[in-house]
Amino acid sequence: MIKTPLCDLLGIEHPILQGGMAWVSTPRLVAAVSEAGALGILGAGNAPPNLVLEYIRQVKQLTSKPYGVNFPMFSPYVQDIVDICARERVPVVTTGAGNPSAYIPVMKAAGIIVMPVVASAALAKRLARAGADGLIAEGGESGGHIGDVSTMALVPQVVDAVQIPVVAAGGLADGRGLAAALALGAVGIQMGTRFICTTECEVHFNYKDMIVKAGDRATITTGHSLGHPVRALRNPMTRKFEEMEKTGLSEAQLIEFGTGKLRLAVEGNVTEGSFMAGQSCGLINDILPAAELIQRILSQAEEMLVRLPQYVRGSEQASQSRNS
Ligand code: TUI
Repeated sequence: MIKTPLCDLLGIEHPILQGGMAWVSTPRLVAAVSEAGALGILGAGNAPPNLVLEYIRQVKQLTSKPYGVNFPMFSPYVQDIVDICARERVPVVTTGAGNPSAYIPVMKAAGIIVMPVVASAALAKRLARAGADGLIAEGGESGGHIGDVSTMALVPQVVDAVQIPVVAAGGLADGRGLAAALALGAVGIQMGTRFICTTECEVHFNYKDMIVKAGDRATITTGHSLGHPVRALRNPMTRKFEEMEKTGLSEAQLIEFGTGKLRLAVEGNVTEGSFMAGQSCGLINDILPAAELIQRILSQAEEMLVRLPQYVRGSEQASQSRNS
C-alpha cells in the first residue's frame, strides 16, 4: 500500500495519474483508470466544447470515482472548457503548454482541484501563488508538447520551489519510476505513454504496437523552430517535418503541415500520423488492462522501496567505526 498526500488531495487510492492525451485519453480509458483507484484524465486537446462536454458526461456514466479534464492553454476554447468543467463539477483539472493563472480563481470557486503542468520552477512558483492546489512537474522526456528540463533535474527543483504537492511526469512507466519520483520529493506520478498501451485505450492497434516495439531512442523532437517542441515516435511524418524545418519553411506552412496529424496517428496511419510518445516507450513491452498495469506498478514500487533501505548502513556499524 503506497499512500501519499496526493491520495487525500484527490480522493484516490493510488498516487498515479493518467496524463490527459488529446484524442487518446477518451472516456473508456479515463473511467477504467479511475475505477482502478488511480486518476483518469480526459484529454481535451483542441476539441470543441460540445465534444468535451459529451466526453465528461460519458465518464460520469462509467464511473462515480474522481476523474480529471486536461486542456492545453493553446486551445481556442479554453474559456468555454473552463466554464463546462465548472458547470459539470469536474473534480480535477490539469492544464498544459502555458500559464493558466487567470483561470484558477473561477475553477477553485467551483470546487475544482487545479493541478497545472509546469516545465520550470519559475512557473511553479507563480502558479502556487495564483492558488494552484498542486503541480505536475513534467520533464522533457515526455511525449507531445514538452519543456527542456529533464525529469530528474526538474522534479526536485519544483519540489523545493513550492509548498504544494508535486507530481512527477516524463520518462516514467513502471514501479521503479514511481519509487524514484517519491525519492525526489514528489507525491505521485503521471504517465501518458504507458497508458496508451492498455486494452481500454481506444487508439488504433498500430499506435500501441509502435510503442511496444520502440526502443529508448525511438522518439524525436520537432517544432523547435516554432518555439513549441513536440516529442513523437520517429516515422516518415517526423522525418518530413524535420526536413521542412531545415529548409526554412514559414511558420504558417509548418503549422498547416502539422495540423490533424495526431488524429491520423490515432487512426493508425503509420506514415502520415504524428505518434506522440515519450522516451519511456523503450520500457513498454506489453498491452494490458489498466487495472493490471496499476497493480503491477504499485507492487514493483513497493518492492523497490522495501529493498532500498539495505543500502543504508546500520547506525551501529557507523557508531562502531566512529568509536574505534
Ligand atoms: O500539454 C502537454 N502536452 C501536449 S498538449 C497536446 S494537445 C495537441 N497537440 C497537438 C495536436 C492536437 C492536440 C499535445 N501535447 N504537456 C504538458 C506540458 N506543459 N509540458 C510542458 C508544459 C508547459 C510548457 C510551458 C507548461 C507551461 C509552460 O509555460 C510557459 C510559460 O508560459 O511560462
